[in-house]
Amino acid sequence: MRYITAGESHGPQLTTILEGIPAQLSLVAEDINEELARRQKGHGRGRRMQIEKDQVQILSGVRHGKTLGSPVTLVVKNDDWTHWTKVMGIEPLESEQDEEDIKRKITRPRPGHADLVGAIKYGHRDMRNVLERSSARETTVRVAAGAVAKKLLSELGITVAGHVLEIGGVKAENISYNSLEELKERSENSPVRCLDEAAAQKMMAAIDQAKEDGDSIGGVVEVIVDGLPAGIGSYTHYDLKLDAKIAAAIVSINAFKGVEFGIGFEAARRPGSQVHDEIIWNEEDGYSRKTNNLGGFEGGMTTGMPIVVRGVMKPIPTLYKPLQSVDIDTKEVFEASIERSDSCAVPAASVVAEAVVAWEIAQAIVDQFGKDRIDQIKENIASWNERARNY
Ligand code: EPS
Repeated sequence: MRYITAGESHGPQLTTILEGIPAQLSLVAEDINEELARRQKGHGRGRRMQIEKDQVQILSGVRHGKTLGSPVTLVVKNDDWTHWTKVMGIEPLESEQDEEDIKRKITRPRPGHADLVGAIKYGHRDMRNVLERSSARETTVRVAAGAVAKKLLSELGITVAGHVLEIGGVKAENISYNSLEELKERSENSPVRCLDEAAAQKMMAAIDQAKEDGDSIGGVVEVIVDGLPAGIGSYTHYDLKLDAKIAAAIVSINAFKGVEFGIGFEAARRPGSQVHDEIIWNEEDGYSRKTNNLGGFEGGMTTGMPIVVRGVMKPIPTLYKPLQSVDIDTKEVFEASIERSDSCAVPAASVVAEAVVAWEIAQAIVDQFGKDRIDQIKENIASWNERARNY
């Protein structure tokens, strides 16, 4: 399975083409729209999310509610495009005066964004040409792709859930839950996707303060995946390790700077005897671990324990209170250009994190258990689990 995305933040639409989705998977637009709506929510989102009501159009690869095995094309229109048809026009501009009037040229790069380096690299004198693609708007169609992956995983009894652990230095303390279904429901009902209601209140206050200050704040999100067979991925080669692929997927999300599994960086501080998860066996469940400090991975392969992965999001670099920058035309010191922004997009980013993790796992499963049909994958996993239980 592979996918590409295309589209600019204020262009007509965002597009993704998914190749390798097995045939016979039930799929309707609503499966994807639910996830798109989740990404749009969250305390701290900016005005753009009031303009958009992201809805998918499925344009290929699905017939009468089932995948065909052929590429699936998904499109999400940008409602904001109607305000940008001239600025983002495809046709060449006719005169220099048009350039002045129409382009809304950006020459003052925002520190922390892709503006300056992207402009140098691709030879753009107008940094809008960078900003339009580096914007987190692109994560809309990554969530659409992830929704299809989630649908595939749910057919196999695999659940993906996410929540927010920290925003602007406020940490969730009380995050115990009895099932992933409960976690999903509680995070869905929280405006910051946090299980600890007292912490959620403080997080919202921190977001409001950041907004008032023209500033932005980041945080930490966690994704958990349960119901996996042991042995997905491989220790035999560096680029077959599934945890490495998931780490790359997390850090590929706009503004993400770090990733950890299980107890993560805490493992650096503990002796081995307090890190590694002791192995147990019983007739009903087969092999298991007493704890899950390693977050569901040994040797780049799933252990059968839940995958627990966390990602760190820096504050969005688009600030209403801009930082010092340099105009690339005059080389004079200026404040960076002000663009519309979100004071905090961590709750939305936790939905994106679920999506990219779901994709990597679905891809690894399809690679390992059969690419053609969903029923074939189900049968192969059932016999794999049976063999593993008594191994
Ligand atoms: C976003 C869309 C963007 C921003 C935000 C995320 O829309 P606009 O630029 O029209 O306001 O709201 O992205 C950033 C602030 C950024 O720096 O990338 C979205 O759809 O999530």
